Amino acid sequence: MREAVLHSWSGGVLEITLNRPARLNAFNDDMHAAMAACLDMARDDARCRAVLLTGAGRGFYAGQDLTARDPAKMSGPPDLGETLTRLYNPMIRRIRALEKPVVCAVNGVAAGAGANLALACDIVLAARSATFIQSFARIGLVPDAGGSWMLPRLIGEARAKAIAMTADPVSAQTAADWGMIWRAVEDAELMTEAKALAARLAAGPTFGLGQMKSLIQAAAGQELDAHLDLEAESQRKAGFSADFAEGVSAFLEKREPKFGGAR
Ligand code: T3D
Repeated sequence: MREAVLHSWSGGVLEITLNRPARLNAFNDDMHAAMAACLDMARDDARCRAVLLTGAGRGFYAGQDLTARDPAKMSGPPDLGETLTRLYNPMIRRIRALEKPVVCAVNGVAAGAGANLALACDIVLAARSATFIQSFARIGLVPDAGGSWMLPRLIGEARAKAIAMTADPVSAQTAADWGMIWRAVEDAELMTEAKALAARLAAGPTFGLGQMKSLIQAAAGQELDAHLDLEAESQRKAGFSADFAEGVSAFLEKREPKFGGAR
C-alpha cells in the first residue's frame, strides 16, 4: 500500500509530503497517525533543524476525508468534537510547539483543515495557482484546526468572517497581499524556493529560531509588560547559546557564521 505521508531528509531539513493525491491529500485516520509520527521525529531527531511540508499531486490538502463521514454509511451523526480533540488539535499543537521552523509549500488547493494546517506553519509559500478555501460553510461546519483563531489575527475580523461564511476561494496572491501567507511564487519555482528557504533556516541558529517562534506565538495572548519579561528570559537563554558566540565572532572577524544549532 502506498505510504500516505512520506518523509525524507535533505541535510538538516525533514521534508514531509502528504501523499494521497487521488483525494487531494484529504486526511483519514492513518494519515493522522503518520503525520504525528513525522512531527514527533522532527521534534526528537537532533538532525532536524527545519521542516518542509508539502502535498503530492495537484492539491495540498483538502481537509477531512469526507468519504469517512458519509451519512448513508453511518448509524448516526459523528462526534466531530471527538475527532478534533483526538486528531486535528494534536497535529496543530505539535506544529506550534515544535521549536524549529516549519516551512509550508502550498502546491495546490488547501481546503478546510488543509487550509488551516498551512496557516499553522511558520512560513507559508504558495504556488500562484493554489487557492485557500475555508470550505466548512459548504458542509455546515465551522473553521477548525485553529482557523477561527488564526484567521482574524492574520487578516482581521472582516476578511476572516467573509471567507469563512462564503467559503469563497482565496488566491495565493490575495492571501499574500492580505498577510495570510508569506509569499506567492510561480508554480514552477515553488519547490526550489521552499527548499532553499528551509535549507537556509536549517543552517541558522536553531535554538534562537525556536525561541523566536515561541515568543511571537506567545505575543497574541499577552500584555506588553508580561511579554517584555518573556523576551528578556528568551534572550538570556539565547545569549548563553554557542550560536550567539559564533554569530558575534563571525561578525567581528568579517566572515559568515557557522551555526551548530545547539542550545
Ligand atoms: O473529523 C472531522 O470530520 C472534523 C474535521 C473537519 C476538518 C475538515 O477539513 S472539514 C472540510 C472537509 N473538506 C472539504 O469540505 C473540501 C472538499 N473538497 C472540495 O470541496 C473540492 O474537492 C476542492 C475545492 C478541494 C477541490 O475541487 P476540485 O474541483 O479541484 O477537485 P475535485 O474533483 O472536487 O476533487 C478531486 C478528487 O478528490 C475527487 O475524487 P474523484 O471524483 O476524482 O474520485 C474528490 O471527491 C476527492 N476529494 C476532494 N476532497 C475530498 C475528496 N475526497 C474525500 N474527502 C475530501 N475532503
